[in-house]
Amino acid sequence: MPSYKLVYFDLRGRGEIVRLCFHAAGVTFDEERIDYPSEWTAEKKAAAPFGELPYLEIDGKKFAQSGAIASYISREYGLYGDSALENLFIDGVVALTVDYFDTWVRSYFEEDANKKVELETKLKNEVLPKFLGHLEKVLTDSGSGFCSGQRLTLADLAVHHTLEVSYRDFPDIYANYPKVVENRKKVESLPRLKSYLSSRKVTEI
Ligand SMILES: N[C@@H](CCC(=O)N[C@@H](CS)C(=O)NCC(=O)O)C(=O)O
Repeated sequence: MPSYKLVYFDLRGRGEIVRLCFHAAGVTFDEERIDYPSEWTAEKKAAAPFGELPYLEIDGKKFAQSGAIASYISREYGLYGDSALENLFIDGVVALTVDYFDTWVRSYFEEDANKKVELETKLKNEVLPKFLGHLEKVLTDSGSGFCSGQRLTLADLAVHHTLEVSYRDFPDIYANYPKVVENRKKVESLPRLKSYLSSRKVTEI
């Protein structure tokens, strides 16, 4: 097995999906957690393939982009379905989660107070319910409790990770999406993930 080192900030952010993939697959990896902004130096930025984190070193070679890294690990370790068609479906769910995540990032980091309230209100009342509605449908169609097929895939991990903040901040919304809640609990009950999720470092985002 290659040696893996994940380089990311000391938060969940866009690096957490990579951690979840490794833990779900039972694959050991090293980590460098960089404190933002104090340790995010020009030197470290220049050392990142595209000037951003996360990146993954595989036997010392660096690869960027969280989505590409998560897909790679999933493909290597059985979290990516059984056919090109299932890969496509999983990619679609993952892309949906990234669309939501990007919208959440814009509202979370908005500096103008009025604009922030506007973005947060829209996120909670429109964007999140729409996203959860799509996920509820995905899970209703699959019927297995997982997004795709009969077992855990990258899609379930991406959903779990992406909903983390809203599940904490707006728990009431979830009463309308029982399949999403069931999926979340199912993911959390898998032994490797249960162990990781109960012991990982707690960070705000
Ligand atoms: N699409 C990229 C986005 C990477 C990205 O936006 N990274 C942010 C942290 S989440 C970053 O490195 N910010 C510091 C900077 O750009 O200087 C991915 O998913 O990996």
